[in-house]
Amino acid sequence: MNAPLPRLNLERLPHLRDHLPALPWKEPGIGIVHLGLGNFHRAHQAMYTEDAMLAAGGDWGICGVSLRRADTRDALAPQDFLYSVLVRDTDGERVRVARALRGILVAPEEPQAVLAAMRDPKVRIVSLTVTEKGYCLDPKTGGLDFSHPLIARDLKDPDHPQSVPGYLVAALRTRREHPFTVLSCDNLAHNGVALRRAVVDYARALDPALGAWIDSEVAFPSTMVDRIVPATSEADRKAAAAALGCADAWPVPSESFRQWVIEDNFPAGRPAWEQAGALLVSDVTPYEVGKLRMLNGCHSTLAYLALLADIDTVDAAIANADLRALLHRMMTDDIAPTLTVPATFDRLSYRDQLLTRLANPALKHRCIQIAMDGSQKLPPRLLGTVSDRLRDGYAVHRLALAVAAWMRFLGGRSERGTALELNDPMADHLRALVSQGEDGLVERLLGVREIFPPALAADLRFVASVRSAFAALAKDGALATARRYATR
Ligand code: CS2
Repeated sequence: MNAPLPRLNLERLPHLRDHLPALPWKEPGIGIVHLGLGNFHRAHQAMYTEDAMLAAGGDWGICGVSLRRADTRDALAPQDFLYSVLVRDTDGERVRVARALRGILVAPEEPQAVLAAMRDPKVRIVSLTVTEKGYCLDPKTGGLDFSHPLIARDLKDPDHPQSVPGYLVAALRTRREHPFTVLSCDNLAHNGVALRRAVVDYARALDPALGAWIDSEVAFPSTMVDRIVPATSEADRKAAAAALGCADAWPVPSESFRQWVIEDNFPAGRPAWEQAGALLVSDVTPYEVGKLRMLNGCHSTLAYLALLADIDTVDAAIANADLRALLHRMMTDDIAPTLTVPATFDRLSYRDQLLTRLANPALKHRCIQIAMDGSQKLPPRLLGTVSDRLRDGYAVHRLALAVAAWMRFLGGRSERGTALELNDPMADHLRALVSQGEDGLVERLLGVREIFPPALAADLRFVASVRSAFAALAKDGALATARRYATR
């Protein structure tokens, strides 16, 4: 039997020079608390921050906060919070050891330590990747969802919060002299504006003066984040061990492409992210909307259709000529024309680059991962494009096909009968609607106000398009329907 490999940790770094940039590194103090420590943050913002520190210094070490589970902390604490990023493209793999993450707290176990970290005046940014549902917004009003169980709970006991707005407000109220900047890094349109609304609504309900102070004094810059970062598999752990010669309990696989567009509004300072390739701008809206509609809209479309056709990964899906043709047409004719983009932005090159990224065979990005939380993802990714096209009098049949594929996915079975797991905050409600049978299902689902705005659900062109796509999927299957819709 082989002896067990030593663990990745600070002591091993001198043996890992091939996996580290050549620039000198100084152990940084903590300057950022990040809520929602998932693979995406570890491969995206953490790497930009590390590169910014390598280029320009500064104490911008990251204290990650897991809001639910202890597994990331348990995996990374024994390795001094170091981990590897497995950067994979068609031309091979590069393994880089990441060092910007300097601690992890697990909120349910040590909530007061999380608040203490956020209250530390040396922390100048609290950033977030908590997914759409972590914002606790009411899609019907755009404001905070006061009926959300965590919000209702936190408003009764604000010193012991559990929700994201609850944590932010409990920390901000002690930082009146030196508030931190709140940086949303989730895939939501106008993510900073949405987060400001959630936090200010929550604070106002506790104390109107506190709400007014946050609204006027705390910065909530919006950002567009982009890097395809799948979940970690056993094969990834083996690949990390083979490359490093030591064991990494939680490496992160990722493509090499990365993009970060940030609204430059950081009154308390920020890392020199521009030296790491981020774009600092005064308005991120065109970038965020473009990326959400093109990349994420296509991701969701592809995921639901592919799962119905028993295709598991994004690269396998895009290797299917029918699905690829559908996405190409959808981006070219349906989505790109709705975008308002800077003059320097070439929509068709962006489309081609996306198709190449999706085809990356080394990533094995699972469609079921993208399919989760459809109730939260459909509106920002697809429904805005639908509304814009209807307003301008254009057909929406291909976008309706994406919505219909999600509806069929809710049925829980692929065309060959494979079980499809539904992971969604609205799962119980959606399952109840599906269990009433296929008759009238399209109408029942379009009636879910948390997802479909009333004007859209009442638009007969949209309803007819979804109904006919839903029927076509049932009759001809996902691939044949995709083929037909690609040329229609
Ligand atoms: C994906 C995104 O899981 C999903 O829903 O669409 O995580 C996507 O990979 C990233 O937004 C890419 O930047």
